[in-house]
Amino acid sequence: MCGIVGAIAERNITAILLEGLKRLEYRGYDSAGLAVLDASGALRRLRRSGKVAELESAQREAELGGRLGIAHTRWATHGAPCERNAHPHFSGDDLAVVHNGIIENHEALRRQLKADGYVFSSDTDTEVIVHLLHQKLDELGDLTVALKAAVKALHGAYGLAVVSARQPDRILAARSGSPLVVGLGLGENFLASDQLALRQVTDRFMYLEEGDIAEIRRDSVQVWNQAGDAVNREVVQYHEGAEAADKGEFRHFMLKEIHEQPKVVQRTLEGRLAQDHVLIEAFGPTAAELFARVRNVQIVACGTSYHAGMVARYWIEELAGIPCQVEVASEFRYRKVVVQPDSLFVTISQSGETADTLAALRNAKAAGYLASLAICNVGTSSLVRESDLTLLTQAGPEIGVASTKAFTTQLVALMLLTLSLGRARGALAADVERELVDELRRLPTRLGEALAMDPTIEKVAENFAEKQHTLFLGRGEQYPVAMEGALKLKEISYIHAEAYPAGELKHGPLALVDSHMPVVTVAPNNELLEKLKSNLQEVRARGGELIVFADGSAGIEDGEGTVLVKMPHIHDALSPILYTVPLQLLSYHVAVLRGTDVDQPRNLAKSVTVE
Ligand code: HGA
Repeated sequence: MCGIVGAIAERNITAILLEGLKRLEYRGYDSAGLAVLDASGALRRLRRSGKVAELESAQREAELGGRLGIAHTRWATHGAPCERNAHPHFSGDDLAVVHNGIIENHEALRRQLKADGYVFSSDTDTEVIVHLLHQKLDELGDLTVALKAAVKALHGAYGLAVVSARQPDRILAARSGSPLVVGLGLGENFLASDQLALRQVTDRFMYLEEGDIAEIRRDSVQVWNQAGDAVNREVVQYHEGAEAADKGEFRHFMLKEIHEQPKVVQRTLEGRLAQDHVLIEAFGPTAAELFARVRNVQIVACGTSYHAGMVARYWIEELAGIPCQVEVASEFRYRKVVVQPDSLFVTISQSGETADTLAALRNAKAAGYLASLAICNVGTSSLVRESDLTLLTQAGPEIGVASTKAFTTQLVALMLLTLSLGRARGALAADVERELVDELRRLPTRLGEALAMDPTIEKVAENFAEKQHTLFLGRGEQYPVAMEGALKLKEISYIHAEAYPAGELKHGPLALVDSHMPVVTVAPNNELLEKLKSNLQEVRARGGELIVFADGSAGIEDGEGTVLVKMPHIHDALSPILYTVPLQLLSYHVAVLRGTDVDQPRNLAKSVTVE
């Protein structure tokens, strides 16, 4: 979603701001802008709707430069995506604010500020912040003191960066519900909503916590906590390879990330497996004792992560013998939930900043769950910091908006959870655990075999180039895999795709089936295969075109109206992870054939930090 970058230095910082914004482009946005204090001491602003590249050429044309500035990529929540609503927002000509998040009481504040004589030039909720701050600055005289006072009136979520020509020695930051990180340089300092934006200039970071206000000067950083006390926040040195923002040999980040799956699955397993069992301590020092008490599991997540949770429900009930419920976070958070005794609350999120999931976690804290566990790809995220236990996926930064490697690593993490719960509860036989641990070790190789099918799948994709609708079918734990396959296809190719449990076909969706409706099916050779084959006959009898991903031993024949894609053999329990890969590749190739923006599909954003 939106991104913030700020810099204060002895050198011209516009290139740093623009590069930072580019590194955040993958999150999705609709407009971009920056404000820089120029050599004459005036605060100058440039905004463009559309891409950062347009802002960059405007900046070159305007020859705008300076040593202090803030910049933003916006994903509209209040007011249309257009230049007038793009950030930074100004009050007068000497105060600028960029904002990630939502101010819920913006209407009341706007009325009050208008009555006080402020004139609004945008439809955003953000603009109330800058006028409110201006009012406080006039009243109190100091920018830092004014910001501390202003945020007290704000309800909602914000990550803020502020600069003023009146006090050009600082950038101010405030965090409540939206992440911010200070980047530390030598005689220069930076601010961003994600450290990825600043990796070009530093590898030392200070993460702001909920309620923090920071005053960032060229040679010092001062932080105050929610209570107003001066605090020291830990400085972290970032070590991970700078592999994220480069597509390498691949045409799109999504394709690169699909191909990274053997490696990142391997990484996610590292340090977590003993010879024949999963190391429960990987979930945290208290995990063994807590897991032994778990009698129910409640999983909450959104989008692709929700599908990972759906797969885990089959696993947890079958292998750990524990009842498991899965719900989308935006529903769960507003529902009166009956909490069963000794329930483990599990959240799944790539970014760990997903607003609905985070809110669900916060509600759950008061609801009497035994403990909370986050399965997340970002170790420094709010979700991780606010959960009792964590298992980090090691997918590395995911740039493509459509999630791929984050999903498969989530599934691996959830399998580790299943096995840990099963053992802690005494429900999992040692030989079953050993077998699955061995299979997990072989999984990266199997994933490599699935990736080698790419040329075949590229050909299969041609069947979809002209189609408007598709069905995805699966049974058992392959049903959520079908759901994820359908989601991927709609996200990046804009083809309408729906997933059904194969047994449901005859209860309605069969009416849609004709020769214009390809039906994609994931069919490993398990105990549901014979039932699935009957469902496929139902489709063929109506002239439907079948694309079947099946184990070579499944006995499904390639032929008239049926395209068979033979999959490598895999243990049943791990088949959801393997069968996801060809569906990702299928969506990718269909999208390429249709010429869509694969990495940044329309209307979507990465890391959905608003409700
Ligand atoms: N509410 C502000 C910022 C939006 C945002 O944080 N998006 O992720 C606006 O609409 O401009």
